[in-house]
Amino acid sequence: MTDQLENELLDLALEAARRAGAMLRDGRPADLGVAATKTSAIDVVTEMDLASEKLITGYLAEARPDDGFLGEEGASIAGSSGVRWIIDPIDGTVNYLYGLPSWAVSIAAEIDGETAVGVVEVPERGETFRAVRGEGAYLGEQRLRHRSAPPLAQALVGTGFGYVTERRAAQAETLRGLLPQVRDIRRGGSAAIDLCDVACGRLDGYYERGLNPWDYAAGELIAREAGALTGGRPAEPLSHELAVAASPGVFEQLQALLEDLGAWHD
Ligand code: LIP
Repeated sequence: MTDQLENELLDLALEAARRAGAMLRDGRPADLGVAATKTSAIDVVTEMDLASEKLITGYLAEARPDDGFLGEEGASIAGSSGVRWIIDPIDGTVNYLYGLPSWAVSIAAEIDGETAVGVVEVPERGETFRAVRGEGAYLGEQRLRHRSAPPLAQALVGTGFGYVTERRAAQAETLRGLLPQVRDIRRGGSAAIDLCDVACGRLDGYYERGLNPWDYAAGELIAREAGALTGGRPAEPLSHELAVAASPGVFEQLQALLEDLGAWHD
């Protein structure tokens, strides 16, 4: 049974993501450019990333002024309520910059350090993914279940790449070893969407090295609540070092192959 606090956090996350998604979809400047860069010249921030994070944090802080925040574009408040919001104001920023549809607003709420609520809003698809810990994952009102596991050689696997040259070279080497052993690879450009696609059966699995908590917090909960397995290296939790999410039966084989390929290091 979802408790009152989790219900409150879910409703707030849904409304914040809806408002930010509408602003991003309807207010995207035709001449959108790069406002700043981060880890490299291709790791970009737009004015809309900043506007989205400001909208989301402002809405949530007005409703719950004692909560903490961790946002990709700088929001960092410890809070005193035991609740911390983890926000990616645009996951798939490069897609958004280029006018491609695969971008999302990702909002998760931790209670005492454990992710309890996750929302991934995909405006250009008209899709809202949500999950509450222990209560299942949903796309709209449709309860989600991962895809039945095919043999690894028939698995459709999502992945992504970092922004720093040395890491990209190492990720290409991992991909070179993995591609002949699976059905195919998809590189969508948004970890949050990739994790939701595992949850709803559009991918058999997903892996990526170098994600930040704002990329995966909501999507990992949604994938797990849809029955998918998530983790990092064998017996390790999903983390910056390595993120793996897949249907049971695919997960074990994919995780072992990634370990053999050294996907967890540059
Ligand atoms: C993106 C991730 C994606 C990764 C991209 C980028 P951002 O996050 O969601 O999985 O492959 O390189 O890091 O930067 O758009 O919020």
